[in-house]
Amino acid sequence: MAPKKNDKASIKKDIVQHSVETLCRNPYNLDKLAVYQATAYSVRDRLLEDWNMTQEAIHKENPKRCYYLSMEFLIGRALDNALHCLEVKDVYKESVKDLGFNLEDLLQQERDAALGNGGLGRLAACYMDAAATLDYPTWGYGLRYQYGIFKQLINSDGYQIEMPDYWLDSNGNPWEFPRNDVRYEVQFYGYVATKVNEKGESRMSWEGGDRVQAMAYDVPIPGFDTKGCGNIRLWASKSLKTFDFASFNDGDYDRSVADQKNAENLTSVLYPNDNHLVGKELRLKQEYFFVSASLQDIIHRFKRSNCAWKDFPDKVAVQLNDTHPTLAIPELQRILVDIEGLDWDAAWDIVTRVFAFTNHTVLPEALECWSVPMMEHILPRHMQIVYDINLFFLQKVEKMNSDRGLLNRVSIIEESNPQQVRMAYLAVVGSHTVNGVAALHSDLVKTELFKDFVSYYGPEKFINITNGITPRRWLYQANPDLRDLITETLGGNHWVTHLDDLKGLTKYADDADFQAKWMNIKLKNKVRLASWIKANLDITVDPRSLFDIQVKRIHEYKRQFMNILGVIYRYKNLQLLSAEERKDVTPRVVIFGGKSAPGYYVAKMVIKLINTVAQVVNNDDSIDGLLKVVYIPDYNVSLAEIIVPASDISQHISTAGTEAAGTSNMKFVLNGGLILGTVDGANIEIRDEIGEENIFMFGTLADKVADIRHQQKYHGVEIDPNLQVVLQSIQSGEFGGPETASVFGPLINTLTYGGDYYLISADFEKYLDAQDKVDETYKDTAAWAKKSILCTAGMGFFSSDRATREYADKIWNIKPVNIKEAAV
Ligand code: HBZ
Repeated sequence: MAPKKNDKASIKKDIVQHSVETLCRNPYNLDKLAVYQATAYSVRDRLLEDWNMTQEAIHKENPKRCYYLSMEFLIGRALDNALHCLEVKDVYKESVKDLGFNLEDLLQQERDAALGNGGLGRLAACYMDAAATLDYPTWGYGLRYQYGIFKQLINSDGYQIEMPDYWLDSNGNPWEFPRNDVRYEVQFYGYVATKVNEKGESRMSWEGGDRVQAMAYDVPIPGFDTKGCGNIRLWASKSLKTFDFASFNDGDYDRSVADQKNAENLTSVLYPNDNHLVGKELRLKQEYFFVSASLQDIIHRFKRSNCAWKDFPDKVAVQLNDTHPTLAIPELQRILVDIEGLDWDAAWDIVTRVFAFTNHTVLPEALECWSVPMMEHILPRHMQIVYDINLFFLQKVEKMNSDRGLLNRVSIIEESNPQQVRMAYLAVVGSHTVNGVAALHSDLVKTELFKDFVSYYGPEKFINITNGITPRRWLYQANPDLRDLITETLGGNHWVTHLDDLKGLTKYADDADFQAKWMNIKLKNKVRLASWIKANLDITVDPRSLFDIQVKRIHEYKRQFMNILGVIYRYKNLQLLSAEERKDVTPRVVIFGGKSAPGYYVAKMVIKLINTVAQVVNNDDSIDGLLKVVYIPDYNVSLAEIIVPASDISQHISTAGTEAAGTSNMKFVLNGGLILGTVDGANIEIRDEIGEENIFMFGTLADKVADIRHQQKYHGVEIDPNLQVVLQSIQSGEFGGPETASVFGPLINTLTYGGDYYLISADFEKYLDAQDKVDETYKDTAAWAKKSILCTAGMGFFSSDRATREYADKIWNIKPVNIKEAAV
């Protein structure tokens, strides 16, 4: 086939052709949605050329490949990203204009691919972007949920309401290639029998049970400034039995399709819990379905290369994105021993040279554990294998140190009732390398979470790779004016793939002209967000105010509660000021966004409190518009692309030691937003890179948190006096009246009787002081502009290109593929 041409006439022809032939539409009667889709299909055709060339090049070279196993990929929209990567955005703009449409309007028609909860899923998407850009032979594997993360509505009482996200609606998804020919069977339940194989050896065999089919859908991931195009292979569950004719003939129509429905339910919905385990049978089945299909596919590809099993670790690296895919460890051991006939030790040697594990949390409530009876029921052979892995591991530990306490502590099986499989321990034992996602976090992983494993394995197995974000989506695409200014200033767009180049902006930090341009762009981005807020929420905000933003999942440890308590404090102070005093006040717009897990009561009450406070503050004319509070519903990747470039300050205020890294902190700073943050996660490394004078940091240090908790537990919580005033104002019904006040009782109790586990009271004074500093600094526009420029200039380290290279060099041992050369 002749390659697609990128001139206007060819593009228009392709769009019209897709309207007629793919969408079956009359070309003289097209709406925005249809044109978006036809445009998307035409771009997809162009991507496909690169995709084929890349896969061909990898196939020919047959290098070691890496597979990134993640239950979540929070990709967002694809069209704008693809247009940028293919460098065809301008010509497409012209082409659709000729057809009577505005490209920016068309881009809005696309639904987000929201197959993730938050940071973990978005990180996976940023790494796929980087791997494609750097030409690494890396594929992502995931699940094709029919329902992504729920849509969040805020009702008129200020509560979160969840609605299903049926993103694969009747319009179809132009960004996937269904692979009808790539299907595998996945088994559940059944029993274990002993069988004699061809060599006369006796082997365990998993028999009986149910089977469902996994079918592949490929999602192309364009690289930037390369012909390379990556891939995420997503699995959808299908029934093996399409139709039960016997039931149909008996008139039992429901039953005749029941199997099909049950099988398809498996990948129907993404679990909406982040950093909290759910322990549901369906989730365990999703996890196994995912790893079984992915490993079958990986092994199928490996076998085509005619290598021996002992070479498997030289051809395949598998990264486990958190513990969710950890069943891949016993599954590969099962395949090697039961099916391929390797002996246990040879198989285990292969397994432990293939897998590596990324930990994303130290929060105890987030660590995955599966009940042994449930696992025995669903995966009987895997349960035996896990027991054996544990036995052999504990025998080795015992040889070194026979301390019973130690053996109990490191056992993969927790001796509770019922017993539990500790998935993080299984992941550690079955992997050659374990990494945390920021320096402090990786330290806590070594000194707290897995400290007994460190003393057994030695420290080398545990490394840090600080998270990174893709500058393509998070600056180049989301902030076009800043992109153009940077490109013009640095003399080209080399920085987009070499983010360290941003250092070159440092010399303009004091330049008044440059500062003016810089701050003008910020203002323009704030105007864009203000218009969105007006159009969608009917709240008027002044873009000249300081925009103070906290957008992320709602969680107690992230302390949105502290933020809104601080807002109440600010509001009450404003009420006390004279007209003269108010002249000196920095006007603020405090913006929140984020979803709560549907069953997380306290988080939902925080949302309710924010909205209740917003109602009162935004309608109080007596404060002269000096404070506005906005809750942006349904925070997602596409909204982040509008919100992130518009911040003056963003808040990353987790209790020290709780936020593994954070990645939105990086996005804000990359766009010249300053941070108000705690000494936690990647905030620390951001400070080190941009300079401590360019970040507002406060709060208890991680190594002091345990002491304070201990104090509070035995002596009660001493509520900060300012906080006391704030709590009283809530309790007195100042926000929403006396009835609403009682609704907030349980929330307030988390501080008082609940022991204030997240140290809101202990940190409150320091938080308010830091906020005062923010207000003061903002008054000096030149000083602020300088900080803002230095923020962006210092962010080179946080590119996902750097992070992905570190994974490739330190863990996967893979090299980029020469796509152009290999393809000729
Ligand atoms: O992973 C986040 C961390 O909280 C954040 O600090 C870090 O920057 C980011 C990337 O490393 N963790 C999550 O987002 N976790 C989840 O979304 C999650 C989802 C399902 C689960 C557990 C956690 O079962």
